[in-house]
Amino acid sequence: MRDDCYCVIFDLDGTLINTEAIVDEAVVSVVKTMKKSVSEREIFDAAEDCRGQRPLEASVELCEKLDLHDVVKPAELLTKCGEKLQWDGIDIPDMPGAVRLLELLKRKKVPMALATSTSAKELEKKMKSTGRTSDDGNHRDLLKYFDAICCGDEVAKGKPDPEIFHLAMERLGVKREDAGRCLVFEDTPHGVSAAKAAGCCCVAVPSLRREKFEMYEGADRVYHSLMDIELEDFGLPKFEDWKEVKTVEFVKEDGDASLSSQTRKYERFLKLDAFLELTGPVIRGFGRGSKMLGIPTANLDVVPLKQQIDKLAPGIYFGFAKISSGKHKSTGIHRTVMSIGYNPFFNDKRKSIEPWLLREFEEDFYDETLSVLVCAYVRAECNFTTVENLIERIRKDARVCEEALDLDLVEGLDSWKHWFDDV
Ligand code: ADP
Ligand code: RBF
Ligand code: MG
Repeated sequence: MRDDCYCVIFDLDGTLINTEAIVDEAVVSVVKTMKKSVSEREIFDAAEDCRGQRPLEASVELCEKLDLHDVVKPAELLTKCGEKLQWDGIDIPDMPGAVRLLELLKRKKVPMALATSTSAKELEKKMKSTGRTSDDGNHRDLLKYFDAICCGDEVAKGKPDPEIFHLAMERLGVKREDAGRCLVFEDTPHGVSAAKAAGCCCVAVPSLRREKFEMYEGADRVYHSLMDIELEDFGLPKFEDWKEVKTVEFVKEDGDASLSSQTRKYERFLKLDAFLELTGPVIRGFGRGSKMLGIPTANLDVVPLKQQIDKLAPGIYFGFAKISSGKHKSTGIHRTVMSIGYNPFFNDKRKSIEPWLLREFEEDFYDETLSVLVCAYVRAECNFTTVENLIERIRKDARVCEEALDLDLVEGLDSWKHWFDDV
């Protein structure tokens, strides 16, 4: 059993703010002009695969993956992307669950520090562009949460060296022998190494893809997203915003390392601070839903919805759906449970949005316009040993959705009256 933590240190890029998506976009726009034969989707996928490495290494891999050698050298591609990447005047979104976590810790008066590899100057630029996409549209000052801020240009050696974490602890007034009671949040293997070398307790929330999870072995715990953190496992204050569905029993999944879930009795969900509307034509999916699982999912194209779904942690959600064009236009509002992510059981390389509408349809509705209102988060995506277990779990998600809505447990639907009325 570890000692209780009493202070927290955060990495910034990829942990609290989503700069990765902006980098990907710069890469797409630069590469598109260089090589016409490669599609936006291919560039996007390749850029995502290259994430988490140092810039030049990422550029080398990208040139290889997209076979760009005849049009550009890696170093030149990097410069071109750098020119595109002016942080001012753009929106840098928060990572899903970041503000919820910072708010709780602040409210509970837990001392917090930022330990970022970004230089002080870059940090200032990034902070000016953070949170413009927040619900109220106002700039959100993330720095206000921190009792100490440490930047990359304040230390001689960057991560994976522990120096920046030593500096952060010093500024928080934490003694070296208490390092193990300092909880660090990191998204990259380098960051995890640095935190562990400093003697801290470290939670990894990888921004790399699932296939690379073994790179995070040094971390004390790995979570899929900040939404899944169980702070009480580390002796810190517990989130109180989960709602239990007391008619659906909780069963611990294989490989669930969480201490707090050992005493959980019921399934639960987390209402989103801001509901999210996703609209688009229903496309062909992987051809597995009805055939393999007996669970049809009306897939939406992720590419035009990328910015919106980046606001959500990959995972299982529920809400409502309506079909607003074609033959099924007037069939009304349907409850829906959906997966938004990479479907670990099938190890998909691409993200998908897959709503299962909780009613029977006599025929398919491909190409018709589907609008989904995402209201609540249920859980992270997981892997299963058998397809039966996956099916059972999806059916249980549907029960969580049905019960939560039957019992009227989701608040805030009133402000979406226009969406419900417009059918
Ligand atoms: P795909 O892999 O192409 O998405 P699925 O086997 O998942 O195929 O079937 C999904 C299709 O089935 C949807 O696009 C839709 O046209 C149809 N469908 C019928 N009933 C439903 C339902 N209740 N929920 C979602 N899609 C449904
Ligand atoms: N796939 C997974 O690999 N892991 C999951 O935990 C998972 N949960 C799902 C939950 C719901 C509510 C739905 C509708 C789907 C889920 N799937 C999951 C996705 C499923 O694998 C996918 O819809 C089919 O493979 C069809 O592409
Ligand atoms: Mg489908």
